[in-house]
Amino acid sequence: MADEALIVIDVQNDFCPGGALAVADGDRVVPVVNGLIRRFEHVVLTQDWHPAGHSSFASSHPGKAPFQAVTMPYGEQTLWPDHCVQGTKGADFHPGLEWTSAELVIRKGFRQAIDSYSAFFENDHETPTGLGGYLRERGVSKVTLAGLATDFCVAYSALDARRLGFEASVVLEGSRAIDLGGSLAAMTAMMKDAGVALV
Ligand code: VGL
Ligand code: ZN
Repeated sequence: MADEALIVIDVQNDFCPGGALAVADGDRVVPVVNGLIRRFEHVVLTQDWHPAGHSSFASSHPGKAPFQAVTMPYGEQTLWPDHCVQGTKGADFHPGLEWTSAELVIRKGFRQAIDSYSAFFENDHETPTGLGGYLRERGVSKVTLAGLATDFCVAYSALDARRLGFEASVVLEGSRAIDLGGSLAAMTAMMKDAGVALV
């Protein structure tokens, strides 16, 4: 398993019940993800990490409400409630997450003008986070993903993993979806087409 890595996506307070962008049953992924963490030699975590007033927040766009979309220079962007602001409790990992064995934390969405759903690229699908190079240099060829949310950050990460030539699988029991306007079905179909194994 030295060539395999677990990528735990955004298991943070704001995506769990009571959080600013709560995913239904988001906290239920924690025991499943902890079980996965124990089994993998390489564990990477992502942490959604926005500056206050980030451009993905509806509150930064007068007249717009959360879950509406705007067109940004890099394409369409869904607007969200303020969430995962750098240094806040909402941005912390869920307190039950057994994250201490993780070898890398990739923070994403930290640039004011652009969001980043994927662990590999910002939402322009061009600017790398460095994770692809990191995994390749460490000899990883297969990634397993779980976390929040299935139809946004998990799916975009899995699709980009395939685009970069990694084998990719998503553990559905360890993931939960936002499901906005049919996004879960759409992203599930895209993942299947791209050769992501849904297990
Ligand atoms: C996410 C929306 C905004 C996610 C992050 O982790 O899926 N979704 N920021
Ligand atoms: Zn975010």
